[in-house]
Parts: sequence; C-alpha cells; structure tokens
Amino acid sequence: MKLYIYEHCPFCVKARMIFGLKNIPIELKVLANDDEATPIGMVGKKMAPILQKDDGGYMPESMDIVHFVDTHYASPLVTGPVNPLIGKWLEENHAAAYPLVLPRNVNGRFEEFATPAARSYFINKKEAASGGFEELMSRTPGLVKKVSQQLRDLEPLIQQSNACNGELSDDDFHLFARLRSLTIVAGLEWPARVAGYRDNMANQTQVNLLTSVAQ
Ligand SMILES: N[C@@H](CCC(=O)N[C@@H](CS)C(=O)NCC(=O)O)C(=O)O
Repeated sequence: MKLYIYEHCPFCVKARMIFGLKNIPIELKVLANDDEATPIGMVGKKMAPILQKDDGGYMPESMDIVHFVDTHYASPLVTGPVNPLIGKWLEENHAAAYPLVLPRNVNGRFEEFATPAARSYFINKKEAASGGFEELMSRTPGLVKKVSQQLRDLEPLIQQSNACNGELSDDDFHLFARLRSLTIVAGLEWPARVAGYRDNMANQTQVNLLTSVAQ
C-alpha cells in the first residue's frame, strides 16, 4: 500500500498512525503542495491523505483510512469508547492552535514545500482564507499563553500514555495529530502527563514530532 501525504498535515498524521500502531509497512509518498493533478487524478479532488490500496483502488478521508486498515489487517486495535470532553477540548483548542501552526508550516522544511512554487501556492491559498502570515505570527505571545493553559486543562483528561481514554479510540488519532502539529510552536509549556502522552504516541505510531523545526 502507498499513502500520499503532506508532512505537515494533521489529517495525514491520523492515517500514518494506524500503520505505525499495527506495524504494517507503508510507502509514504509526499505530494508537492502545488501538485493538483495527482490527487485529482486519484480521487477527483486536491486533498491528502490518499491511500492506494493493495487492489490499486484509492481511498481518501483520514478516519476512513484508519478504520479500513484497522479492520482489514490483523485484529482491530481501535476499540475503545471516545470521551466527549476530548472532542470539546479539540474544538476549543482549534481557534488558538490553528493561527499558531499555520504560518510556521512554511518554515518547517517539509518536502511538500521543497520548491518555491509549492511554498507560494500554500501561502497564497492559506493567506486568502485565514489572513496574512505576518499578522498571524504577531499574535504569538497571546496564543502561546492560551494554548499553554489549554494543555494544562488537558492533563487530567489523559488516562494513559498509550491511549488517552485508557483504550485506543478515535480520540487518540485526533488528539495526537493536534499535539504533533503543536510541536512546531516554540515556547509552549507542556505539562508532564501531556508531554508523556505526546512522546509515547510518537514512538508507538512511528510518526515524527516537529520539535527540531519548532519556531
Ligand atoms: N476530511 C479530510 C480532510 C483532509 C484535508 O483537509 N487535507 C488538507 C491537507 S492538511 C488538504 O488536502 N487541503 C487541500 C490543499 O492543501 O489544497 C480528512 O480527514 O482526510
């Protein structure tokens, strides 16, 4: 199987996680961010992640990929219940996390931005939708303070470092993908329990954190 991804993309992280957790070999193909033709040719839309299955067919949508792989390769692992409080935390965190992470992505040395054209494509598209990156960067101090408080609020919700609700569930895909994105932000305060979960999940899923390119 092949998984088409962008390295910065949290949805792609969710899809990558299930392969790491089940120790299933997967060929990762990083799409250039300005390559519209390849994903449109595969699924009719410019998006990632896209799984190319063993039968040659293509599957988009991160959580569909997670559930497909989980139920078709060895015994299912993602069997635990979700906690609505994790969903609520993710929703509330999004407004502060997104403007912190978005402008930093272009300086993350990701393969999808290897060419100036791919980098400009991303900047133009995202600035049109979310505002200028310079203005977003200027909001850093307040947003870092806010997200650091949210990470403190998250701490009591994490039951185990290998599954936030004690048994692996969809929540782990959404939560680890968000925490991994946040590791591109320098200066956040990570409570010990949240950092332990982040680091353990990175090991278990074989998905790299972004600490080395944090800004
Ligand atoms: N619901 C989709 C969302 C995927 C998604 O929004 N991916 C982004 C990349 S982070 C994308 O392809 N955006 C279009 C673009 O980059 O032009 C999923 O869960 O897989």
